[in-house]
Amino acid sequence: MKHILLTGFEPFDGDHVNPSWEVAHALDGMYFGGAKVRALLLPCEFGRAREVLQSALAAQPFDVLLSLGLASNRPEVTVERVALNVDDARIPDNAGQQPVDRPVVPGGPTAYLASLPIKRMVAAVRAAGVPASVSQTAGTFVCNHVFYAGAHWRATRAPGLRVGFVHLPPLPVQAARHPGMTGMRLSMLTDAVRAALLAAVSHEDDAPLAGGAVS
Ligand code: PCA
Repeated sequence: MKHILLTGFEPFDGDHVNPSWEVAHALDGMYFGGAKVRALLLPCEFGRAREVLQSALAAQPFDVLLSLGLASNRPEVTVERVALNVDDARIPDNAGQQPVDRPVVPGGPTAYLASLPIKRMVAAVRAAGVPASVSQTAGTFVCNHVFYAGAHWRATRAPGLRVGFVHLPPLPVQAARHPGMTGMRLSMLTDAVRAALLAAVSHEDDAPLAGGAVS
């Protein structure tokens, strides 16, 4: 049987809920294409988030690592293409840390590309009726930190592990704190991640679908 590690974050930046953990928790123990999901809650802290992730990855082999996070300024589900070796925080994390231009892994490669089929995942989320697109940057905060850490684990410790990251829009209950956002219901977000996971476990290769950005 295959195993999926599905991570979500605790709330941060004054929010009381984080849809990424709500969705991961809702899918804990479910099966997708014969693969079993294990949900893992990550602290929104540079360093500690990476350590919690690494302990879970060291404890048992996983076939797929999909990390989820909140992007409070994005109206749709976004599947990330690239993780950068940069921590540069516009706001403090939940431990008050605010690194500027620090590498996630000193001496590590500048970037890693997602090793999940991101175009197929976007297509699957759209087919489930949820707006989605490819994102060309996961930012430089804790989400990118965790995405890079997962990709680095694959590169150095577990070549069989395929790694990706999906940012979710805010929930309707959070929208008033994020001007311009209306939010997306938890059931839609859960449908989206379910569809993305099924696409990820069912295909090793990606499809040649356009998903780039002109600028
Ligand atoms: N979103 C933040 C960190 C935790 C989360 O859910 C980010 O995009 O970096």
